[in-house]
Amino acid sequence: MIGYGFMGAAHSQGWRVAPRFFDLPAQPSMSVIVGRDPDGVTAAAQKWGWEEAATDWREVIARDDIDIVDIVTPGDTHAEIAIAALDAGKHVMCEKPLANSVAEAQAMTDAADRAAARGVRAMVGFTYRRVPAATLARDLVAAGRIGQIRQVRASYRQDWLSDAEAPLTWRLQKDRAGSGALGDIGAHAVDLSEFITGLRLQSVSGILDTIVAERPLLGEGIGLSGTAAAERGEVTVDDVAVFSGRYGSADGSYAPLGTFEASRFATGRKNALSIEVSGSLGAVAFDLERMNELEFFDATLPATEQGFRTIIVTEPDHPYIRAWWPAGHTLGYEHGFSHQVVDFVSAIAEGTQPRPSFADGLHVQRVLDAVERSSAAGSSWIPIPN
Ligand code: SOE
Repeated sequence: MIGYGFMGAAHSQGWRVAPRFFDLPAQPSMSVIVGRDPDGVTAAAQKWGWEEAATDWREVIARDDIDIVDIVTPGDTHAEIAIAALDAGKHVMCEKPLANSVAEAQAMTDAADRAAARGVRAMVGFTYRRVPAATLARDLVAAGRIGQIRQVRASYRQDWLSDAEAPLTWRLQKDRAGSGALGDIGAHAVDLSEFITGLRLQSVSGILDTIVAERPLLGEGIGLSGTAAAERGEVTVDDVAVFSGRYGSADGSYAPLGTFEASRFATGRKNALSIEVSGSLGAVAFDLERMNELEFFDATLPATEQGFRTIIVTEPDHPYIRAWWPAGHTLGYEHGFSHQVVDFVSAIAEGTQPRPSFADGLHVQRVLDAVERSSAAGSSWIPIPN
């Protein structure tokens, strides 16, 4: 695994726990964790259970005893590492968004295609697909339980930047993160809405906004009153992204509209990823802050019996649940990372293409790019290339 920040912790939990709760067709070992700071990465190795700590990722991906590379670094390093690892014959899992630009995402997808011809697999880490309630929503829609999709509402709202004095971390710098709320959390809303609906966005119209233009630099101390004001730096990414999207069905017969919001200034909302799909026969509504539940509306019932009902998605026959606990014993945010390991390792062992693929990640990157271009062009509609 390359990187050891928040996603390093979450992925480590997935690699450690998945083989102990699921019968995997192959057994992954937590061989090496890589980071630039020797002390930091050594501490991470000891804390999360990695056999070795290293500081040179190139040296590690050249080793014959390494089969899988898991990339959990900021977006500006995804392309270089993933392409080198794939060309070295390593299976690659890469955090979202796939890259910081369409060009990088395209180069990564080309490398993944070359590697797939040799049985080497690549996957991008949109883990919310692997929350049981989200997969149940996808299954209900695919089974026609809500009829034809009429409209989609997708939003991802957090508030960890509401404090104007929160420091200028890498997620607020375009050269490191590629974009702000749009790519960090808007990417999840795009991917999860397409996963649940089975539709792909064809065009978007949007607007980006930066609410706080500069912030204290990390490591300079926060400029408290009476002390030297901390050095401050410019925020070079969006804080809020609002956009509309036109989906297209595979057969071209209908093209529902979706509305999207991604904000890290939604005061009081901590990790509120919600997707609601309205259909001709019903609706489904998923909310990550209530991740063990799915709201389902069945419009085929007599009007006197209709209403959104809450499905507690913890039955053995619900996705992934059988490996965990009895009904009602709920799962948490971290379980999606175990499910991600299960699906990735299974695909590698079975010789199938794990989803979401790098091509799926490239599509999301094209949506993000189109929203940025739309915002720069007076919110005009921008087509998404296939
Ligand atoms: C920060 O917004 C963040 O950590 C995202 O980067 C993750 O992808 C999301 O799962 C939780 O919030």
